[in-house]
Amino acid sequence: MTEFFGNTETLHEIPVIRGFLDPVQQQELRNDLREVARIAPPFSPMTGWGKPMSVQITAAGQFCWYSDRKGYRYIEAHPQTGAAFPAIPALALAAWRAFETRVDPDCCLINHYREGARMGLHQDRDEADFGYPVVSISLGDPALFRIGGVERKAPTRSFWLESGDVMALQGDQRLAFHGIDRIKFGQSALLQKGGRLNLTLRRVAP
Ligand code: MD3
Ligand code: FE
Repeated sequence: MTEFFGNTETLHEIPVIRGFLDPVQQQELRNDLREVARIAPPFSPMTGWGKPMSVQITAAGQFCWYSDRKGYRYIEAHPQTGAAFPAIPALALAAWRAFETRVDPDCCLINHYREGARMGLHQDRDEADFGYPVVSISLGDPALFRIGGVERKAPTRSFWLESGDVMALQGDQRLAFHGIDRIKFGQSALLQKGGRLNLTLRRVAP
């Protein structure tokens, strides 16, 4: 049994810790992420249709998700610099450890949503072991999150994720279709140019 602290809510069976990061911690994590972005500049992966995604991504940890005309996969070196990705920030590791203590994550994928950016419904299934959760941390502007079932046609449910919220996807939900429909741009002052950062902590290797 996981012990939660903070305001834990179970929204549609999904554990969400509202305000897991307080405002000062959100600033600390944001500062760490600026350093990550300096070492590993964000880029826009290609969709399956040959159009760049509206979200920019980068990563901390051993692995980063990547997509080009050859398909999608996890990579261990930055596509432009060839350098390894920087270490996962301490507060991100703390969020993972609130849900999973057997092993630490080897990937902290960082998604940056500018005004109008969205993420279509998809599954995350490029990791070796679906027995580990995916833990998400939201920073900056609120996002309307949508989650359905393991089949694309299953009905979906939606709720808002706000800055400081942490959510875990595990068990039956680990292979559920999910996405981000929209961002309430300009609501939060955390990020200089507005928008939203989402961190997903993952275990990519077995
Ligand atoms: C449900 N990111 O990076 S995080 C992704 O807010 C991704 O940027 C979204 O989907 C974002 O792949 C949603 C929440 C999330 C992450 C992983 C999941 C939900 C999930 C894996 C399985 C089911
Ligand atoms: Fe996903």
